[in-house]
Amino acid sequence: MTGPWWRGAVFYEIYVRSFADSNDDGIGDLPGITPRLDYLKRLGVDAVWLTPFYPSPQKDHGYDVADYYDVNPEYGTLQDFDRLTQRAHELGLKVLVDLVPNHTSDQHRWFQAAISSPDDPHRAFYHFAVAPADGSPPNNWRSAFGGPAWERDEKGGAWYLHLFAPEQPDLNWWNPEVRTEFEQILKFWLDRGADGYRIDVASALFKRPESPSPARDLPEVHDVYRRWRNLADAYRPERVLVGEIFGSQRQARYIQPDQLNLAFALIPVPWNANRWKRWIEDDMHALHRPGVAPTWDLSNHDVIRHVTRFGGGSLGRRRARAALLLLLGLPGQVLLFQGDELGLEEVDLPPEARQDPIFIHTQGRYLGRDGCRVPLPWLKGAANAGFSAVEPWLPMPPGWDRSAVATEEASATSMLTFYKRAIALRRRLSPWLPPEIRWVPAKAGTLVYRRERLSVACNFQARLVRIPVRGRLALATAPLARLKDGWLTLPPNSAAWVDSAGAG
Ligand code: TEU
Ligand code: CA
Repeated sequence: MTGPWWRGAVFYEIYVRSFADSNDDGIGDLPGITPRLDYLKRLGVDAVWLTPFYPSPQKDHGYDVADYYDVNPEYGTLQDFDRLTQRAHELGLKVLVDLVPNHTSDQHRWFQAAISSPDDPHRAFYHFAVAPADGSPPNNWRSAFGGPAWERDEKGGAWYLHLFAPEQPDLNWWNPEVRTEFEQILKFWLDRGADGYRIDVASALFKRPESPSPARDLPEVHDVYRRWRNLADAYRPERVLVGEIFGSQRQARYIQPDQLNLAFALIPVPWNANRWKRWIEDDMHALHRPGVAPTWDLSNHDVIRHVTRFGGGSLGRRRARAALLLLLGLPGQVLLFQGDELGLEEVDLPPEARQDPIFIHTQGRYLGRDGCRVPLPWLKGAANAGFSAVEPWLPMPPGWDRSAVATEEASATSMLTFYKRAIALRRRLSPWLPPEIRWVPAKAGTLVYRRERLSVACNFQARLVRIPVRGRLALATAPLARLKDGWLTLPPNSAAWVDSAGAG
């Protein structure tokens, strides 16, 4: 296979706080991850993305960075990062770190200096504005987490901009010093062996507080990524830059030879054949250029887990298996979120356990994202499902250990075993699969596409369907799927891969 390592790769998002706890304080950490990289290797992924592990007051669980050059003591040390990366590389896994350039923590030394005096030069690192006489904020922009996007700095009497929590002041990217600082940060983790970055809120770095809304995609942001591309290109092996950018049309403007390689950003699609077809077509169309392809995902740390979105319980899990086959058959990358492979569901946490700033800043009107962030169950019957000896930072619901990793690994019919099989088969087939798909006309409520020898069929409906297709049943999500005399029988909410190699 030619091309860079990330082309067609399967990425796995590790939500560091909830993956594995090495020292029994109830909080996941880097030394917890390292010995479990073998598990991810067995799963078959190519790369892991680590959510922010930097020193942080955790007002947005690490997306409020207080120091870009260190590891949060809760999560370990720089040496622990080195050990993790080294072990990953021994196993042939790549490691992406999360870069948060849109904002810092209010505890970052730049912001602390900025609020120490109106004359401090670091004031120009942020967006400060003078308050109008009537005491209202400088403009009507809203924070993504609820409430106005401006907070009054008590000492200086001025307001500062925060598109997220008040503890996450937005950086002023018009200031060239900010750009210089981030180029240093970028080099720091690449020098330490990181294989690339996932760039948080990648399209919104530049804003004009005088405009009516916080516009994204200002031309200057592309110049930043051109510089970063140049920097990253100086490294071998090849490093990847992934932007969090919503919408395939917009992604296409960043995924350019002189800018970013990939984009991750998830817009949940409901269980409906037409909606899925439109999603796949839109993404394929927007990103269809030589060497460029979408990254497909179903869940991440910001959305309701897809088993739950798809109806929950055994129905949700059946659909999740089918969705996986649909996505793994497509050209491009696939991104998994930790626990997808166990079929984990969204957890309905009690209000007193919730910690997401969205929950806090909307006074509970929005539940927020804690429900998908409950720590992973590793061992059935163990205290706290083997994650930690003490109760984890988010409590586990009763029965959470039912889908523990050890149990799932031991079962031939588990979700995990199915994930492994599907990922392994995709790897075996991929040298034969062209970068495009062809839709095969199919009955309403079903989708069928072909990639040369591979046919992928999915039945979204609640009744069994029969689909004409030639070949050998290579993998099916439902035990009752059959292929006989050129007819594929697909039970409700199921999908199959048919391999027509040698079938003419
Ligand atoms: O999310 C950025 C983002 O665009 C938000 O709108 C996100 O979708 C949020 O969940 C709104 O409901 C990134 C991170 O993925 C997220 O975890 C952070 O909280 C956010 O940036 C701020 O750093
Ligand atoms: Ca810990």
